Amino acid sequence: MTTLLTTPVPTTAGDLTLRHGAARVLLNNWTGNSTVPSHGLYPHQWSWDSAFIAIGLRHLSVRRAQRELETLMGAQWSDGRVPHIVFNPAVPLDAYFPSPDFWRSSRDGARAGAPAGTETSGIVQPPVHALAAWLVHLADPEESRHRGFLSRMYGRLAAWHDYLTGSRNLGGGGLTAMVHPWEPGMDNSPCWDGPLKRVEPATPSSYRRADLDHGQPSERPTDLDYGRYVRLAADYRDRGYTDASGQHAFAVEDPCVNALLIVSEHALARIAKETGENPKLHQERAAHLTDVLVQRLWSPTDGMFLCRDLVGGELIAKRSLAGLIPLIVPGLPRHVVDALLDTAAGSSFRLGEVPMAPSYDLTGRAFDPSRYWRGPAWFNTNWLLQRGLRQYGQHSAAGRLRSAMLTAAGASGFAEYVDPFTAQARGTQSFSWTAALTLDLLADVGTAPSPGPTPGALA
Ligand code: 9WN
Repeated sequence: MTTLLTTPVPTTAGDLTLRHGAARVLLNNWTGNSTVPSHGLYPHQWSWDSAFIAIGLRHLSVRRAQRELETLMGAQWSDGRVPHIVFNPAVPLDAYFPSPDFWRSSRDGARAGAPAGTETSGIVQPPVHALAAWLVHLADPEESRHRGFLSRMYGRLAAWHDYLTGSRNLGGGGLTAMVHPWEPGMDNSPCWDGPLKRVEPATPSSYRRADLDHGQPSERPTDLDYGRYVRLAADYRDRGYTDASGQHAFAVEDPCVNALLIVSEHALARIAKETGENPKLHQERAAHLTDVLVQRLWSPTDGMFLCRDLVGGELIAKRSLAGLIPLIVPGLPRHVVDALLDTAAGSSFRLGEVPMAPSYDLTGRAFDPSRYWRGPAWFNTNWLLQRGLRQYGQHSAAGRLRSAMLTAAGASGFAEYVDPFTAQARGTQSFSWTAALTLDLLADVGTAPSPGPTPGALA
């Protein structure tokens, strides 16, 4: 692999060991055209994982980082959706559930625009891709221009955002909606407990969970939740993966997903400018979405953003870390930023007191320090949080979080997630985005304010 040291290199022996360890994880998890999140538990390509992975891979090989994103976008449907899983045909069907023969994308998704030659899932994940493409470009602009990387990505990324803001504008206000708990990426968040109660679980004998072959049951979703995930996915498939509003038993607007969409629209504006396209549409859309995010999801009493249940219509009164991630969005009203920073430091998230921010309210009844998205700390959301902190001038808090993440990543064997109090490993290990974001943090000393008018998340 070509090693391109385009960013500051780590200097201490500890940092070098960490860098080698992280690089080894990414080398081992590379399958030729993309990277698996982990060989056992997640043996295919995942959408938002690949975006985070590309952000780290750019520090090892810009070409490989480009390829990661190109492989994913190559499986895009003609309606613009980017599937949450691209299946590797060489992996046995029983290695992961739901497998390609469950989603049947090339057959049941054909009318919605699924590709004929690649099997994928039919749902999506958060749009981190334009941000990732822009950051990969910045790692070596000359190489990127030489290969026409952004020119090849622009149309696909624009179609992806059109899908999210068009067919998925289910609430009518302009924000994108997620129609399955796997879509926002925080699958088992307590925020989904209420909306999921309406869903009749699939019969347990109709499927076999493969995740429990690799993970501890106490760190994974319950069978009841799994049954509901399966029911929702099967119903969506049986409707041909169509998105007309009113059809979905589960539909939510999530602040993390929409914040990522806004940051990715800002990135798309830069990509448009770089490739000779018109950036105006993307700048206007980013500004509009920022206003709508505040109008529809801001809760002044909670001092944070909440998720909105589009079936019931109300804000979901549960505080997950998703509600602080909008700190990555540039240009938020000052009172919103101040309240977000207070909430981050308060009893629910204890920023600066616990090593890494928990995925869910430490004081919430549903909090569980070990179970998947119900409390453990994840590296991707903490990476976003530290960029958000930096964007709004909180350099010492961001620097402390960065150091804690680096320590936890190395000590946990690049765990999928960690206990938020002790930083002990949970989930699987040698997890790709943990390794990738470690490389990114090592390359970025993270203390300097972002230069000029570039929003912090885009530099
Ligand atoms: C379902 C791959 C994915 C992540 C998600 C995480 C988990 C899958 C699962 O793993 O979800 O998509 O089988 O549990 O919740 O965020 O993208 O790493």
